[in-house]
Amino acid sequence: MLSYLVFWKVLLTTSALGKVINHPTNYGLREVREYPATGAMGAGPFASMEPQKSPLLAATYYFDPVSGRSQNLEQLGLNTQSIVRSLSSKENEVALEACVAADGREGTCYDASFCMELGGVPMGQCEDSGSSVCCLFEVSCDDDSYEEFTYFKSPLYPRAYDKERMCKIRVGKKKSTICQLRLDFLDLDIARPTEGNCSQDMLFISGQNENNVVPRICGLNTGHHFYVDVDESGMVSIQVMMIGSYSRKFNIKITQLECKTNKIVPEHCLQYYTGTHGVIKSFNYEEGGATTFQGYPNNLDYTICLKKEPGFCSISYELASDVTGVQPFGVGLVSASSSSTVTGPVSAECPDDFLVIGGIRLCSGRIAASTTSVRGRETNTTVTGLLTDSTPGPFMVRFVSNGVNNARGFNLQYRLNPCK
Ligand SMILES: *[C@@H]1O[C@H](CO)[C@@H](O)[C@H](O)[C@H]1NC(C)=O
Ligand SMILES: *[C@@H]1O[C@H](CO)[C@@H](O)[C@H](O)[C@H]1NC(C)=O
Ligand SMILES: [Ca+2]
Repeated sequence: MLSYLVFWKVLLTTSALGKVINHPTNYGLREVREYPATGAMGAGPFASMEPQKSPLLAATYYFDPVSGRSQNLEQLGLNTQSIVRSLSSKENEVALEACVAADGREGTCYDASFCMELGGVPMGQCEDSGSSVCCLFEVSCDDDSYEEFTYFKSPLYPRAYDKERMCKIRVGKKKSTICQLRLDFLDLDIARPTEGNCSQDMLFISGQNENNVVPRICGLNTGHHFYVDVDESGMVSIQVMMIGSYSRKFNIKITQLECKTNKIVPEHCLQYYTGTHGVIKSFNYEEGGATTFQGYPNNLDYTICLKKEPGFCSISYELASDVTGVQPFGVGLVSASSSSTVTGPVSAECPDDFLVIGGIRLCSGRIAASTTSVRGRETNTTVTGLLTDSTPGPFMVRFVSNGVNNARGFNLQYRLNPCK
């Protein structure tokens, strides 16, 4: 035991002289970050596309639904090369690097032994250093993490897990100056809602800021993300309830974001998109074919925010074309009628579920009588609907669902318009 302690003392001392060790309790360090110019944390499908400096040039970019759909949005962020940060304390100049492992996952450069001591997995050498490795942190049920990047995986991942279990992890701030967590659902395939109720599986977050409401979701949500405000919170719990038998699996990347850096997004935006165009979708939208989908969960109320990129003053939304041939808009109770089509999205009172864009409530119109059995989930629309929001304020889309009558959801392309 003694020799073990001596070993660590020597190791820590040596490391302090050479490569840096950033211990979780290493508070009070000033961190200077450099970011990839393209904004790798941007959530949109075009996050890798630089915001255009010339509004006229940018106006020539239009959304291509085919290539847009074929990209895994959130994973684009993983393809950036190592994000180099330098970190200095008052006493000694030290450097700590985030790194990208060969498989695209993000980690932190640590001394190999220290990486293992922290429960990490060494994944290759860090570029410019002999002794440090790219240390990845993977956790599963009942684990805690204090790392900048954490991957939370279901038991047996990537194989499916079909047993009942409450799977919970706790995330502690790596530094006292962490303000937000970003959760990237690299893979989130849990049991679907039943009539909108997440009565089998459910993902939920607790312990964040008291006034930060994060909805509870279920179903297939691969590619989605959440921002969680934690500046006033202690440890945050991320839980996946797994009830009954289902071939479920998940892999959630959790990134801790430091206050006053350009990775922080406006508070209370559950989702945040950057770039001049992209796609926003409701939860559990992608699932299944035209008639098998179960739609978005009940009891949601959240806000999607979109960055007003420099040189752009308004935003237009239109329906994305849909791979299944069913048009992509089903929001709220749509009463059966003899018509074979719905007229949505329509601006209406929307007594049930609705989207708010530019102060206007939108929901679906009518649906064919023959589809009453699917309760409005299959909604062929006749209007593609283009809506432009030219607010001088921030671009926001609020989505609200109540406890009954869910529908397929929304799938909208957005495009920023240059200032005139
Ligand atoms: C879903 O929840 C609502 C509200 O609690 C309830 O009225 C409804 O019966 C539930 N549906 C199913 C299929 O469980
Ligand atoms: C919607 O369109 C699809 C494909 O064109 C068609 O198979 C389906 O019957 C339509 N549904 C309704 C409710 O009209
Ligand atoms: Ca509803």
